[in-house]
Amino acid sequence: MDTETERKAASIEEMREWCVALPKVELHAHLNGSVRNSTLLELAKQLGDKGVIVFEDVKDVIMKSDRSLPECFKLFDLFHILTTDHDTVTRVAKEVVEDFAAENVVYLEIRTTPKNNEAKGMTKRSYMDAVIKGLKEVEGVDVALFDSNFRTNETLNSKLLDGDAKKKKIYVRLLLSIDRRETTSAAMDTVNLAMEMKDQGVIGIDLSGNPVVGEWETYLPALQHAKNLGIPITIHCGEVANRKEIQAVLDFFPQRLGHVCCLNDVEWEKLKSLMIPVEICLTSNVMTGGAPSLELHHFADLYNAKHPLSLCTDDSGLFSTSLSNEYYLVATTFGLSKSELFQLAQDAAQFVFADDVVKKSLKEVFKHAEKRLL
Ligand code: 6MZ
Repeated sequence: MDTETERKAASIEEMREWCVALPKVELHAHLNGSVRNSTLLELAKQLGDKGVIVFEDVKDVIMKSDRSLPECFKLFDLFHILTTDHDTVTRVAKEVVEDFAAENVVYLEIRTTPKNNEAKGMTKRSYMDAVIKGLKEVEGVDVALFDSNFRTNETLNSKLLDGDAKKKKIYVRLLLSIDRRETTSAAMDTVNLAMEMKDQGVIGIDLSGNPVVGEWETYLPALQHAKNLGIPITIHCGEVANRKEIQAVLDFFPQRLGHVCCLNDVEWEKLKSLMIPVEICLTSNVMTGGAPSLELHHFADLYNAKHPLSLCTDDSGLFSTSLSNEYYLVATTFGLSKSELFQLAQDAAQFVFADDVVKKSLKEVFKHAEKRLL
């Protein structure tokens, strides 16, 4: 390697490390899309040995790196075969939090679709209990799941502030997803479950699933019910160019939106005037064709317009990315400086669904980190 090449390699490495060290807020991560490949392979092997699936076929699908949007949803059906029993749900929830914490994510909203599965004796409630069990089993990191932990536990708070602390700390909150395949009544059950579990770290509702499936009118009663109950809502918007639905979603005025890929000029202006914070998923959008390339991603337009936004992974396992990598991609694609990246990470803390106590604590985290990182 010549000196110039060495210098470039060193600066890439330094930037990557800096993006890992940056405290980050993750607002759009699907539990079953964030499972490690190694875990999926292990689970597939077990089911292969039992003759439930053909391991070699599944292995190739898991290891494939480029995925179209329709392929993603086929894959989720496969992932759900692999992960949907209580012990596995607990395991993946634990691992996903550990992985985000390893990336210095200090606040994580995980979204997941509560599932009824009679064959496994699973109800939406028992699925969520299994998720929460996993969060409590996380090792090597202090997981702050309930607000009351923070009001009373000063020691934990100081750990989050101290970049050199031996044990990291991460705030974890849960969003319950309504899958677009669900009926109105099933969607309503999910909203009622969110209400029932609001003291256990569940703080919001998400609408997701295959964007070419289902009708807005089916979920609207449940979303309206959530709104009436005061539960914050985030909606996947414009993953495909469904004009009628994009309009309806903007009119519904949720607290946050995910993706916003296929908006036309009028919808785009409306989004900007409404100032609804957007969860930006760069790698996911490029891989699934929602954005033509990283360079042409709509992040640039929203960022330049000072629109509220946060960088997110969507499905870190499925798309082989991490939140640190998403920040790195923004730095290298759009030329943001370290202080601009820091500001972006810090601003995301304003859009969390958690209460003001948590927001205040996150402010402190960033204040502390600024001294170390800038
Ligand atoms: C829409 C998505 C998604 O809920 O089983 N999901 N929905 N667009 C996306 N972009 C690629 N990525 C994930 O996690 C998997 C579920 O999250 C939703 C789908 O409904 C998928 O089945 P959980 O934990």
